[in-house]
Order: sequence, then structure tokens, then C-alpha cells
Amino acid sequence: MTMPTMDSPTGTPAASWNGPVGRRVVLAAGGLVAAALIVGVPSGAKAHSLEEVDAMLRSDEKYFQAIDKPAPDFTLRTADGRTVRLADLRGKVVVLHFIYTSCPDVCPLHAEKLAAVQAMVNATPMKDRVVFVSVTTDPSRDTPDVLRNYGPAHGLDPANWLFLTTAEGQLENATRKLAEAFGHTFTKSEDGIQAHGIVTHVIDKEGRWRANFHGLDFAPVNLVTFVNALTNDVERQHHEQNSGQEDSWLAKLKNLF
Ligand SMILES: [Cu+2]
Repeated sequence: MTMPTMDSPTGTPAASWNGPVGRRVVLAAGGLVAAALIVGVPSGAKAHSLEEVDAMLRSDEKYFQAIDKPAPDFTLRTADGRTVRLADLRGKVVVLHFIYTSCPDVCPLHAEKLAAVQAMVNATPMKDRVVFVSVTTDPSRDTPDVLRNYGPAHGLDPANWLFLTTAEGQLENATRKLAEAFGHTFTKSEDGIQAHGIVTHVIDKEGRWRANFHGLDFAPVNLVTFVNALTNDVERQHHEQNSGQEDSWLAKLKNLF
């Protein structure tokens, strides 16, 4: 059996980011979440404007990288043959990552990590405002049936999860080109194993790329908190007074851990 040639600590788009990528802490994710709550999240959950969350994550989540530029555009296809453009997702916060289903190592862990994030999001009113998007970097092997079955097998809820692949007429490397636009680097060996880094990208409701969460060791609650700030961002400027209800469910979610 060939060993995977994962270049886990490299392949990240941020030159300034040097954190390790590993699987060890993932196994203790519950503990990490609890630790993040103790050190990272303001108690009472009253204060979570985007600026405050951003400042909190910059100091307490070492795998968080703030970004603010237009997200690379895409036109791709779902397993059911539906065309999806990034513009179609306008109005929703998009949590996007690149994986391929035959990955023997970190892609399944990445999918499971995002499934945990999705479960937290979907336990709240954010469920209708957030879309999770997996993009395969191996369109020739990841056929519609494979795409459809992968998410549920790793705990992802099809309610607000899409697994995208190349559309008719696109080159086979279209999704890998997209991944490169998101800062990834790839090499594809003869046995089809791709070397790649692990990054979760967050795109706001207006299609701007707002953050990367690097590797597998970030605290899921920190990604949820950031996504929550983005879902509230525009409304909050206009309805500062109406935040009580949202605060209470976020506090409740945090109290689960
Ligand atoms: Cu992988």
C-alpha cells in the first residue's frame, strides 16, 4: 500500500501562518471546545459584533486568519446535475472546503470536523442562513453517487450541504484551479493521491472571502461564532436593539459544552 504524501503543515495560503496541522487534537475536540469557551468566548455571549468576534479570534484562535477580498468565483455542478454559482449563494454565509473522497487520511477528518460545526449551526436559526460546500479536487473519480454518499457517511446534513464537482464541458482540473485560487497547492501522483493542505474558507453573504480556519485543530465553536457574526453583520447595523433573542440561543449553544 502506498503511503499518502500529505504536506500537511504547508500548502497554506498565509505566509504569516505557521501553525501545525495534525490530527491528534481532533480526537479531543470536545476538550478543545470547552477550553475555548473558558479562555476565548466572552461569558454571557452579549458581545459578539463582527469586530469583537474578529478581535477575539485573532487573539484566542491561532488557526484563524482574517481575510477580506472577493472570493474566487465558480460555476460548478451538484451530484444531482444542478449548476451552482457562488453568486447563487449570495445572502448566505458559505463555509467551503476542498476534499476528494478517496483521500486516505485527512479529508475524512476534515469532513467530520465540519459536520460537527454544521450540527452546531443547524441546532440554531442559522441553519437557513449558512451553506456548507465541499468541492472535490478529483472530479474523475468522484462520480455523482460517490459525492452523494460521502457527506451523510461523514455526518454532514444534506439540508444545507452541497458537494460540488466540475460542470459539463469544464476541464478536469477546474476544481483544482479553483482550489489554487483559494491558495492551495497540489501535486497529483500517479496513484491519484494528492498532496494538499487543510483549510476551511468562510465567505460572507455578499460573496467576500472573510476568513480561513487552518488545519483540523481549530475549536468548532470559534468557527460557529464567526459564522454567527457574519450572519448578523448587516442586520446588526440596522437593528442593534433586536439582538437579545439571538444572544440567548448562542449562549444556550455555548452552554452545551
Ligand atoms: Cu485529503
